[in-house]
Amino acid sequence: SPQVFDPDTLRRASSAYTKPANFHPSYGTAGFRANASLLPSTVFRCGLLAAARAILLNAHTGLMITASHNPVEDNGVKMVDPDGGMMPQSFEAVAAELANCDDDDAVVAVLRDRVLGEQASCSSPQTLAVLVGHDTRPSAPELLAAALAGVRALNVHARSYGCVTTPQLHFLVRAANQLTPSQDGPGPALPELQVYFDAILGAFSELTPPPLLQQPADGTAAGGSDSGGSGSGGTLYVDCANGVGAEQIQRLVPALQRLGVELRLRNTGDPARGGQLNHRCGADFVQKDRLPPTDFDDVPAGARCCSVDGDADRLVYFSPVGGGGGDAGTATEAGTAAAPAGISLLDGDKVAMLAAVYIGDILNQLPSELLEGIQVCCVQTAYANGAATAYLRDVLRLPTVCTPTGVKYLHEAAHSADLGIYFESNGHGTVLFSEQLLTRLRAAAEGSPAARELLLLSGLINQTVGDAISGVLLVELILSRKGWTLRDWQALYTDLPSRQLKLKVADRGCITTGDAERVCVTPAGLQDAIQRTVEQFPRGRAFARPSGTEDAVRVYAEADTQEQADELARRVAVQVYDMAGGVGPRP
Ligand code: G16
Repeated sequence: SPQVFDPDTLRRASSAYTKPANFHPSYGTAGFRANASLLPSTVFRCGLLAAARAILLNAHTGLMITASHNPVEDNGVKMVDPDGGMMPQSFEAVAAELANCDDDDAVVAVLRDRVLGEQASCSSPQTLAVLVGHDTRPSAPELLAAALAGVRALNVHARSYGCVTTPQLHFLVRAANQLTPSQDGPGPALPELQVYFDAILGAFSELTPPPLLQQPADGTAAGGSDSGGSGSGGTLYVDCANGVGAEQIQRLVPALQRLGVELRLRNTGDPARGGQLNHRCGADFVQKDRLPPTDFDDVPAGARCCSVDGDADRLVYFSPVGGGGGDAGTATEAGTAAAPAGISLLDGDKVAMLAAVYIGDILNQLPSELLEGIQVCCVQTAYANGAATAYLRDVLRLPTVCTPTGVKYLHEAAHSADLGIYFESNGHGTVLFSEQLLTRLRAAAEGSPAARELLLLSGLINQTVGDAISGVLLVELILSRKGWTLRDWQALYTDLPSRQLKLKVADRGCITTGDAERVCVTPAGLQDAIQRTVEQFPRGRAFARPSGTEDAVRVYAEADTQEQADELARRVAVQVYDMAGGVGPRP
């Protein structure tokens, strides 16, 4: 078979994907992300890198083309490792180096000397593949072609799964590596998307009884509103962000009927309705702006609703409230007036607490010897509402870890426990089970319904990355088990009033942070200024950090009242503007 590394083939392939001269891609919070027109060379080189990692690890890897919550004109790449997790951080520097090469010779040299090393002279393994998926962005076909070309330039098999969610692609990579390697056709044997649904829906159906009641013709089994009565059944309105989730979430319809839940999908990307990806819809919009998404005008106040993002790896729940009530806190561009509030939000913190409460219920029913030495922990970021952190500490009494923003950090921290619950406030997260715990649960499952339940939950919950689809099933299952409405769930604790906003500075790289992004290290003096301001606000807390997915600095503040949280955020934004080279109107 041919050699892995043939410089001439590589140079020729690379010459079709020249990097724009003034483009300097950096590996951000979740991979490379930029305006799609800049990205063909980056995605081609990520194809090379994913193939190289497959060769180095002798296992299948993956690559997801998406810019997730960003606007439709952006795109990006998320790299997937053989276990379905994200590419390790230790590889990010060389990824950035490869992406920044100015010419084809440099691409060849970096790949050979810095990435492949001795493996460059091996013969090409015919059994390895890179699994590729993409979201619904119009730039996907061009970037997909670039990714496939990159993979093939190293003689590795490339398999496109088409339009799938990010968590589905992560799941498939892990599943591919669990298959016995074989080669029937032109490439290695790889799983179909159906294995994903078989796994999570299989676990779900074992966790739920078959439907006992005939659904009423109008589908409103327990009424369209979630505000009264039992939490189970009824209608769940899903905001699909006009992204990749719509088609995939549709497949949950029969499963959720088992709980008497009828799904009504909105923002499904239907061209006739004219909605745009992530534009005034999706989990990021709902969580930050605290407004109902577009396409929800007819949804009644009190209804149970949820929102996923463009690649369906985030999930938040909410309920529209009539008459301008709703939650404290909205996110707007710094300096503009707050929009009228209109939802009661259950963000990622609330999803985490719901999962923690329910898992706690199950743990209490397990035989104590099964739990000996088992560590449970909850991972949050600085964005976690102070009330959520207090609830964890004072009510659930769970150990808590705070990491910087980015699933890659939370995932790693959650892995260090046997049962690691991690969710970012923006709705991205999951629950990880250690092999040690799973082994014990398997052994006990037959005699202990609680062990069986927890074991099935581990199959329902995507173990590779946060997943809105598996998240919806989890939340609906728990609400049904507990007989809770959104109001009951919301009542676990009351969020402190908070506000998030973002502003532009000339170079956001001048802001560096420490202590899990809770303090600004540079520019000099900024942290002191923020600290002095925070001290003037009862129960005040605030921080500023550069975004790793957008050209913006994010500011978060919370305080005793909404007015105070707003004012604290504004003042911190002004300090960032003044001390870190603000651009445009002063907040
Ligand atoms: C990505 C990451 C998340 C992170 C978010 C915002 O989400 O996967 O972990 O919270 O970006 O990051 P930043 O504040 O640095 O812009 P997604 O859904 O866009 O992939």
